[in-house]
Parts: sequence; C-alpha cells; structure tokens
Amino acid sequence: MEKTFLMVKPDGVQRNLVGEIVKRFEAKGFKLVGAKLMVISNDLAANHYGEHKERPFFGELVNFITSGPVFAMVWEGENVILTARDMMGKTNPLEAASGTIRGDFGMTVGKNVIHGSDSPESAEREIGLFFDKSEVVTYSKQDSVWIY
Ligand code: RTP
Ligand code: MG
Repeated sequence: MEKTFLMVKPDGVQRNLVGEIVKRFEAKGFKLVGAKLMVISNDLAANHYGEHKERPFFGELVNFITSGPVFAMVWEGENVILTARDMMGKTNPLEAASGTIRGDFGMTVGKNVIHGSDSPESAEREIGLFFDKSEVVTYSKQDSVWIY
C-alpha cells in the first residue's frame, strides 16, 4: 500500500494544529503508521530540503523548520501521496483553496503549517530520512472488534 511522509511544521505545532491535521487524514480514511514529535537538526533539514539548496529562501527555510518541534508522520492508503497534497492545498496559503489545510490555517508561504511528499520517490526518501524501519508499523484495522 502507498505511503507518504507528512509533517506538521513548527508553526502548526505552536498553534495547536496537530490534532486538527491528524483528524483530517483519519477522517479521510487514511491509516497512521508512524508518528513522532521531534526537533530537526540542521543536517536533516538541509538534506530534507536539498532540492532547494540554491534557492534564495533556503537559509530561511532551514532556520524555520529547525526552530521548534515538528510532528512527523507516515500515512498509508490508496493514492495517499497525491490526495494528501490536495488536502494540503497550494504552497502559498494566499493561493490555497478554502477547505484545504493551508487555505484554512496557513499564514505566509514560509509559515504554511504542513509538509507533504510530492512524489513516490520523495515519499520513500523522506520516510527513510525521518523514520527507522522499526518505527513504521504494519497493522490492520479491526473494524469488527471496535465498531458496530
Ligand atoms: P513542502 O515541501 O514544505 O511540502 O512545500 P511544497 O512542496 O508545497 O513547496 P516547495 O516548492 O517544495 O517549497 C518548500 C517550502 O519552501 C518554502 N518556500 N518559500 N519564499 C518563497 O518564495 C518560498 N517558496 C517556497 C515554503 O515554506 C515551502 O513549503
Ligand atoms: Mg516540496
């Protein structure tokens, strides 16, 4: 089953949006298979955002993402990579549609609340960067036991 890496950025953690964001992906029907609150090192940030290292905002981006705890997650489900990007909305909250996470909560292009992998290749790379194999859990939902 497809997996993606999602992360509530420092602004989202500070603004108490972790629960709201987790709730949206749970309600959509995706399965949470890994999660942790962590502070990202400079090395991990530079590696994670390596594709942007020549961009003028790179320093600011690394400073911001390392400025406080983030909530890193692995989610599983059919088409979860693209669907999660859709649910996040456009990078710039000013352009993100209402009803998307960035449209509803994002403040600026820098403080846009959530990160999500943009392709199967980046999902695999980012899950590997943030999670040990043992931290990504395989389990099935036992609806017949927990729900009528
Ligand atoms: P992310 O990687 O964080 O999920 O965001 P994204 O795919 O929607 O956007 P991306 O192009 O990968 O950019 C990564 C992050 O860099 C910041 N950014 N700042 N000042 C600027 O013009 C600018 N452009 C991008 C954003 O915080 C964006 O999320
Ligand atoms: Mg990106």
